[in-house]
Amino acid sequence: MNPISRRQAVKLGIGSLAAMQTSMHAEEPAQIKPRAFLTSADDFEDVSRGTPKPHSLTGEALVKAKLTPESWKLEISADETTNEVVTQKAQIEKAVTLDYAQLLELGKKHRVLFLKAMQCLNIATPLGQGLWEGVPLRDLLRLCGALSNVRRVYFWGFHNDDPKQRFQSSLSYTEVMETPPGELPVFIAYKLNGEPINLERGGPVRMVVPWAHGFKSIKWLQHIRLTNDFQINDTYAKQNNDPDSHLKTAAYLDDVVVNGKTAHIGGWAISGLSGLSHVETWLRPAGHVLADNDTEWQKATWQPAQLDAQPDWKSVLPTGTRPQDILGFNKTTGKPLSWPLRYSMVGYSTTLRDLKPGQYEVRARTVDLNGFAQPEPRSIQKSGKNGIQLRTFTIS
Ligand SMILES: Nc1nc2c(c(=O)[nH]1)N[C@H]1C(S)=C(S)[C@@H](COP(=O)(O)O)O[C@H]1N2
Ligand SMILES: [Mo]
Repeated sequence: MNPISRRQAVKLGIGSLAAMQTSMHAEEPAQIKPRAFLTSADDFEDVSRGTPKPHSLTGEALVKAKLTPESWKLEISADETTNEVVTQKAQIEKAVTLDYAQLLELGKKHRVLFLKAMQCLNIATPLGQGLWEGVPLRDLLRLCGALSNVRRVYFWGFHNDDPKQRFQSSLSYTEVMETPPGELPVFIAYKLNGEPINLERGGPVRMVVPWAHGFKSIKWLQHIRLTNDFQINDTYAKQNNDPDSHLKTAAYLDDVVVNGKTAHIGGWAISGLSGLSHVETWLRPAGHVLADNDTEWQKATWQPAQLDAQPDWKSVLPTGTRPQDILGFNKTTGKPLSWPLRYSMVGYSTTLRDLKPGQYEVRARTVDLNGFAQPEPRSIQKSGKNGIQLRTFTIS
């Protein structure tokens, strides 16, 4: 039987993936399914709003929406509004309109390639991992010439030409223009996994903010406003989310695969802003529900799990992509400067053997490079879902 992704399961109308996986495991040798390092564009989980969803448009409507490579346009202009708090207006030497061909042309000189896990601040399980290619936003803004009184950059995409549907995000001018050495710039992406970005993933052109949750990576990007309004006006902030959140270092569990007295545990771990040292798991005989302050947490014995080794880059990267061209890789050796890669996800697994019959709970957590175990250092779930996950299983 072919492995079926959750995404395909939804497409096939299979209600319960858990039920389906159980039946699959019955036929398969009990092993963890190999995880694909890159998620194919169609297999990403989709998190987009709008009625109709912009990616459902076709034909003339798509051209009218400027969502084909030929019709796409990006407009960069100044927001000159002033008010009691913002007393000076932002000004730019020239407003810029850019088409797709011009963006690709800029890409020849300035392109960056970056492996990034896409994760929604409000959904624990990562949505997918892609190789994104584009032009740093700082290089685009240079086309506007001299800027004055610009403190923030607002941006949004096509939303059915309906202001009420607009999904907007923003960054500080500094975050856009100055990238710490070795860190990743914000960029305007035109390729995913070596192909033009498909409509569902926000193509033809999408913002990618390497360190952030998905809501900063605006799809169907068409407008950039340079403003002196320093306030964060991300649409997502209105829904009680932390608009300045960064990807959290955290482990997410797949379903447990049981074979006799052996249990295979595994999943994905994201290496967030604070980096990833290791993943560990805690096996507990099933018992009372653990409250956050239960004393059992202090007594828990966490055992190290194994992080997946680096993949064979030649075979996972799209044809023609050289690892040494990817940000975060050594330009000579083509090896990652650190492993796991920051803002990406890596598989982990562990095998628990010789288990006595009974019901068990297993939990997984990460420890970051500062020695903080998940969900610390910040356990506020509105800055990213990094609660410690739990799976239960039975050994009979
Ligand atoms: N234009 C637009 N961009 C958007 C959204 C949206 O609704 N409209 N959703 C955002 C959110 S909340 C997330 S988590 C990511 C998800 O990216 P994906 O759909 O490619 O997986 O897209 C972001 N970009
Ligand atoms: Mo999201």
